[in-house]
Amino acid sequence: MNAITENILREAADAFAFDRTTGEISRYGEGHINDTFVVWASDKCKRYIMQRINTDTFKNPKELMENVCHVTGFLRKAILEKGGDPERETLNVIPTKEGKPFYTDSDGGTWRAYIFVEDTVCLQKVENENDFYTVAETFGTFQNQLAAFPAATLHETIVKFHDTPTRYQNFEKAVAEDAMGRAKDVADEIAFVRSREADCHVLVDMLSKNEIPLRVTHNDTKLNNVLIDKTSKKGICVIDLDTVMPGLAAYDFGDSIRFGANDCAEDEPDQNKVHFDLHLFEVFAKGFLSTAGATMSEQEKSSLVWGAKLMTLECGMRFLTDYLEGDHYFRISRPAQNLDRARTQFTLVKGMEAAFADMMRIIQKY
Ligand code: ADP
Ligand code: GN1
Ligand code: MG
Repeated sequence: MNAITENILREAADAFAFDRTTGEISRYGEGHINDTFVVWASDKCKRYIMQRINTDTFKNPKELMENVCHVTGFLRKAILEKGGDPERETLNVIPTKEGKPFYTDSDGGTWRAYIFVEDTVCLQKVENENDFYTVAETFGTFQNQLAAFPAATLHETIVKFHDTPTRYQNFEKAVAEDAMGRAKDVADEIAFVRSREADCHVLVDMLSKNEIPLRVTHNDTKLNNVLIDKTSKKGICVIDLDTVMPGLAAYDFGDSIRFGANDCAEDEPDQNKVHFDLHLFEVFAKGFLSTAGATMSEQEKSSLVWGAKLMTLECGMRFLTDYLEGDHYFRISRPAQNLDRARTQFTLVKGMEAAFADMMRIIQKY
């Protein structure tokens, strides 16, 4: 993706049908994939989110935006039926002046804009367990809301996104190619992944044997993809809908545990500071099952524990693959950041393996 110049930013902001003349534009948020900006109205009374979609990652932005419009339109109806506020409780796409859901700039970049959901907090780390419980309830509710969504109409925005065996194959390819000559320095990490190859198949095997159902899931359930109301502390809006696709409850549950059930940053360089937190696991499990649990069989509940371990292993493999390939996928702000991210995931996997029986016991309680 090309660098974003001031001129391109202005061109993009001018393309959208914002209801105010626009003023200052600045970078925003801590996502790893898209380029996110805040566009202020010139009178500073209002702001909007404007994003350049990462088209290296999302190869078909037209289909991606069809998904986003379809999903948000569906959620909007459900929110209205419950007497909620659809401008706060789901994303709202602001069209271009020509009425399109995205804009292609003169440099080939693809942009979209959303209403900025105000008076919310977006957490980068679990600060207290109540918030984590809230996030769990919110993702569980999101799964319920999409239970009746016509899954067949969704485009697969990233093919085999959480297909862990395919992620494993990509990892082996990166090791074999060793494009940056880095493989020799990460022999322990490579061995760690290789010794868990068989585990990568557990969830896809459960699905192919029809032991667990395919649902419409979010697939990127990091803490910072939920906005929490500043005052009521309720989970208000699930954002980052780019990967809403058919998937497993275990993917959504697992990715939240990966990111939130610990006391460290995702890229913590000191592995002594990384600990899987079984108590936070229980907090999240209780919250998630309080909203999503009613339709789950015992087997699907057990799959959530595998989801925690496999989403963490998979994400670690993806970070390590990207490190081996030269950091072209996840945005980095320092060298070896993807290696630190990978190591953190692997430390968490070890913690989860040690606590696996306890996690299973906890899941059965709710
Ligand atoms: P990425 O795919 O790169 O993670 P996101 O869509 O998650 O991009 O956006 C990045 C960040 O921008 C979010 O973590 C959140 O802080 C903020 N954000 C995104 N959309 C909104 C919105 N509609 N209102 C307020 N903040 C938002
Ligand atoms: C990316 O876009 P963001 O930052 O919410 C990635 C997720 C990873 C996550 C790791 C489309 O999420 O799959 O789990 O980084 N999103 C995509 O932090 O690849
Ligand atoms: Mg995000």
